[in-house]
Amino acid sequence: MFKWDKLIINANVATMAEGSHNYGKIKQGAIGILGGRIEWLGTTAGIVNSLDTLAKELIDAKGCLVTPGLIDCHTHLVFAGNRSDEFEQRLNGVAYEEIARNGGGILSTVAATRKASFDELYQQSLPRFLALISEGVTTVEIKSGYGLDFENELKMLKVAKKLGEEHAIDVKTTLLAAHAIPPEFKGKADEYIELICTQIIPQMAELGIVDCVDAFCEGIGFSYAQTKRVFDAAARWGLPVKLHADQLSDLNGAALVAEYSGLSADHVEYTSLKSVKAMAQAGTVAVLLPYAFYILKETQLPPIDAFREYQIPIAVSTDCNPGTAPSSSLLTTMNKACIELSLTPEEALKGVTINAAMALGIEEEVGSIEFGKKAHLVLWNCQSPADLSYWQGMNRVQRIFN
Ligand code: DI6
Ligand code: FE
Repeated sequence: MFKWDKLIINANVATMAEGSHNYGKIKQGAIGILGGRIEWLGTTAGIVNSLDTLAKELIDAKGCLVTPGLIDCHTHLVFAGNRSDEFEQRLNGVAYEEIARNGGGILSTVAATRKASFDELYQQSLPRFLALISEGVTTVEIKSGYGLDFENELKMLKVAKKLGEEHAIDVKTTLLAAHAIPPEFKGKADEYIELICTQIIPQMAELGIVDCVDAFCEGIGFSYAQTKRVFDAAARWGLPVKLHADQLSDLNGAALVAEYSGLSADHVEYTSLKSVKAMAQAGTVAVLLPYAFYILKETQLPPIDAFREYQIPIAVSTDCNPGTAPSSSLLTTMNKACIELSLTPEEALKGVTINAAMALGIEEEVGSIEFGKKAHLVLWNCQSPADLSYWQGMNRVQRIFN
């Protein structure tokens, strides 16, 4: 009888264990996997038995890097349609307002998503999902938010679930019905919030199809008071919350989500020191979205030094969406986190592993290489973890374990 299903030896392991330093590195490391769990972790020299009798499969990493499977904790990757025409118009000098007046912007994605059948939506979302997982992503959060009514939000969430099931990838679903005001509620935002609170959240909760509730708290989205109503409804149904907070202006969104012990405050460019302190108190993760920062040519940096000072876990995610983050590459996002937002490569890797797990409330299961956790691992064609943030346009995945 073998002790393990798989044994990886001679690996440069970046465990990314919570609270560890220098990537929680183990040189010449070994990882024993049984039943999809990490059942042994140490150095290759620490294994005394004859190696080839220990596991059904022996994998010699030959000094290459092994990290936890990457986690993309904030995506809008399920949507229909394409907005490259808007990208082109903007770069030809057409104002955003004019594009929106002509039916562009977020509501054009809503129209396309509503029109698409379940299968069309699945087929259109699939390449984005496959691109993400080809880079070693083993857990993906996917939001609704382009349906904006019960039926179409549910269609999006079912597509998200199916993507995960068909590819053996952990998908966490987030209800973002409070993303924009649907056309039929134009000028009646409070009535739409009422629908979300009294019907959409309760029905989704009863179906058990959402893990979390999110909202877009912004001048062009929903107010502090409206967001609070959504969070109260989520709380009534026992659902955790997270928030698109303080992206374009400071509406005290990060403090609000902290007040509800929220999992994460995302974007956070305009977050105040007072809100940072509230996040620290509540254990709310700061999710940085460097792609949106870059595409919008934002100049206001998130209060990263304050996050560091108050030891707030910093996560990093693609924000994969057709408007402000046309990207399904978590590796290029890590590079952008380093260059645009001045994270260190170690912070960037923490941001897509253990801290991203915390942003989803699943840090007991995934996000680091530790005894008992799921054996979601990536073996890379490089030695140093810094290589992942450093070189662009090179997918160094050698093998994914999930
Ligand atoms: N923040 C954004 O920047 C977007 N959504 C959000 O919550 C934009 C999404 C889109 O333009 O489709
Ligand atoms: Fe987003």
